Amino acid sequence: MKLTTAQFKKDFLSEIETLYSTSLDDTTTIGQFIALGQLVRRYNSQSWTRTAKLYREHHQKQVYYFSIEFLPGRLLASNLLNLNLLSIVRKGLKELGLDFETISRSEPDPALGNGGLGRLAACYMDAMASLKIAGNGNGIRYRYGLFKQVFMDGYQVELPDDWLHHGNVWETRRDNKSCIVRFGGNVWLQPQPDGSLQAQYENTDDVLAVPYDVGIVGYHNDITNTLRLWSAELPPSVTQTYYSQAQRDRISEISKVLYPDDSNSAGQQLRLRQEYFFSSAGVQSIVRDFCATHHGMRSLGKKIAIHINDTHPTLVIPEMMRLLMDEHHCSWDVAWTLTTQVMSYTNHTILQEALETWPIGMFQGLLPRIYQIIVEIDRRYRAQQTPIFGKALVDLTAPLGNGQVRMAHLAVIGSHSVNGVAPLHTELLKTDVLRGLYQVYPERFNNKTNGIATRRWVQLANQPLSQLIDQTIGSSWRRQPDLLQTLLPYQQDDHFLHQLAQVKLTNKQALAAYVQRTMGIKLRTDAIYDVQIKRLHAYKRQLLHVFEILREYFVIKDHPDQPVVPRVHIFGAKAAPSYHYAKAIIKLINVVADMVNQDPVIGDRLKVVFIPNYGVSIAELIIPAADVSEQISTASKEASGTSNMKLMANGALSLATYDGANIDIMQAAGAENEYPFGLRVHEVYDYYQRGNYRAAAFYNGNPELKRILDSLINGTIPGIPTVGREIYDSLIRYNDEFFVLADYQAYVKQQQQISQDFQDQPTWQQRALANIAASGHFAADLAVARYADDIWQVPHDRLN
Ligand code: GL2
Repeated sequence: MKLTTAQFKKDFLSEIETLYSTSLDDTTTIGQFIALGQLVRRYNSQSWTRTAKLYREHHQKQVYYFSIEFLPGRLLASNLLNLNLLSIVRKGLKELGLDFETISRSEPDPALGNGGLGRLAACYMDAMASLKIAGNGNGIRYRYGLFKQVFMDGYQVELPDDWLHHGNVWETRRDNKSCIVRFGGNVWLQPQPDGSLQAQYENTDDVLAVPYDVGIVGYHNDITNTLRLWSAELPPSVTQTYYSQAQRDRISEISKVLYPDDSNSAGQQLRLRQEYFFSSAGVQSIVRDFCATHHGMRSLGKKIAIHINDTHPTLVIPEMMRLLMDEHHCSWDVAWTLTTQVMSYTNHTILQEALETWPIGMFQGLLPRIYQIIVEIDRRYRAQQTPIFGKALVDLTAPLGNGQVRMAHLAVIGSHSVNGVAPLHTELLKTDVLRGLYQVYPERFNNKTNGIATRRWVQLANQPLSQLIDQTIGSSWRRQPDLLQTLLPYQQDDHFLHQLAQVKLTNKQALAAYVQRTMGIKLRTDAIYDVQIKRLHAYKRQLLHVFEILREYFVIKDHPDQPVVPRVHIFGAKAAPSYHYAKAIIKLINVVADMVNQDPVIGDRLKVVFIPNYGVSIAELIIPAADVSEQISTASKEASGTSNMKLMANGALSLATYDGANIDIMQAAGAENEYPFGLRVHEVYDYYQRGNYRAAAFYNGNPELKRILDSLINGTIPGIPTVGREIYDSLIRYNDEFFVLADYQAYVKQQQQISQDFQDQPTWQQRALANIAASGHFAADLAVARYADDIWQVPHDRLN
């Protein structure tokens, strides 16, 4: 939109006046943020209304992206960037004596997700709007997001994340779009005079689902899509007399807090309630909107696509069946054809413990009608497939089995497309996790490698780099990230490489200032910034990284006068509150950090910082400053990873196993520009099959490794008698489930190579540039365009 600085200042002061009846100098930073947010919304309100109208008038096919998590990050700067107002607002505020960055930092960062899965959903929302896809998000408006992490005595402590304390300027409550979601009670099918059956309910627990809509602004295209987050409330007609406090609590509990674990299926009734709650509310509102503009249901499959992001929203399948049959009087066959036309499913993990199943007893009690429908899906699946594939395979793959509702199976059977998130992951789905279903439906399986929003992760997070790129190849890459590859010839341009090094230095200074201010640790900016930022999980092997730190520590202690290349090891990670082992590793990292950071012999040559409360905003600070991106999961365990893509786009070199999208990064940027190492998937699977892995052999065969492990239990690392023993035992006594010891030697070798290579800065910068130039491959816009073409079959803007 067109706006002058003078007009902006006038509007902003008037917004302050309207909101607070006072002058600017009498407002707080958060107050200024809220006023600015309101103003931005007002500037964009016509676009939001126009977009809905545009889609309606063009009868555009709508995509509904269902996800139990969305991690959008702060929206002020990103909305301004996409509206092309960032520089005007920055300038206007400066003229009013205010600093945009300070105001922006006061915005709460909505932590409505655990990690990669939720962040991916947010990147895809941004990409859909930017590609002019009629994309709608559907999720839960958690009253409390993922816990705030603090460290006390090195241990993780979880505090509530009261992100709505000052309200949320970006949301609009839409009471007129509310709907009722039913739980429990009894249900039966009542024959009707016309011979049909009508579902009848009694004694149900009804919950009012109220949507809060957030506008998702497209990049410079006057499009604003909607992210709809549902909140659970008491149904309106009910008075206090009818609902006990316990019933009220049971209702408000549904949207109260995000489950803080993404590597285990919760198996709790509350989680199932959450899943059905937003699935049902979402599908009801879709069908209602559809009916308002269409006669009958026939064109449903052509006009809407529903995407199931991991298994949590799988109940959209039986819920759609329920609505089509019970409320719109479709036959089973018609309803099933429409449902499978509409649905598609992405799997995000092969971890057995993360695959969702629900005990039938619990499920049936909570969702009786949905259960009936699943029983019928199961019956028909068995009847249809047994003659072709035999009973054994069908038993293995049916939606119901072993007394459980198997959500992944239901998702595959009820969708027309199933995708993994990196080529290796998709291959493992076909050959291992969903092998049986792949036999039944080979044509449904496809790969869609993940992507990231370059706008947030480069344009916003790394403005110095973005400016350098603009100066070098012009600014079209901002719309077409694949143009980044035209940077490659600058590998031969010394001046450019020098500027690239300066950009990195600027970003390191910003991070170092934050660390100094918040943690009191002083960091050198000429050190290697070696970064591992992700959830804390045994398979991600933060432990391997700790072993490298201990190795570097012993080298300096043994040879204090030998020169070393200085390093800063940076961690950001939350552990699920109930994940005891992950919390032990957090304690270990913090204790090792203290030991190293306080040792005068070590000085500033080696530092370890574990930045608390890792989330989107802290990632935006760390990623641009990274030299080394640690992507060291056990091969096969990380479905894709996305921090690997964000770090490469900011010029970090990957120190990476052959896992997930690491493999694709190596291919895109050239393996010579990364540091690959470790077991391959087939070697890991060989160990499983043969059962011949012996961790102790690696321990006994490598004195350096033995010294490191012994330091966990012999008092060398102070203050961890229990934690140290536990970790030691997990490796030696319980045979190292994630092959940390098997990969140690190869990992260390690459770390030593990194220290050597980093000293040749021009060559290092050439390799950083190779990563930046190749990062366009992993732009969310491209990934979403592939979903649009292959799965949703919706039109989108061209990318070139
Ligand atoms: C994850 C995978 O673990 C991760 O490898 C992948 O990049 C993302 C997005 O596809 O999905 N699955 C999951 O449950 N979380 C992930 O990060 N939280």
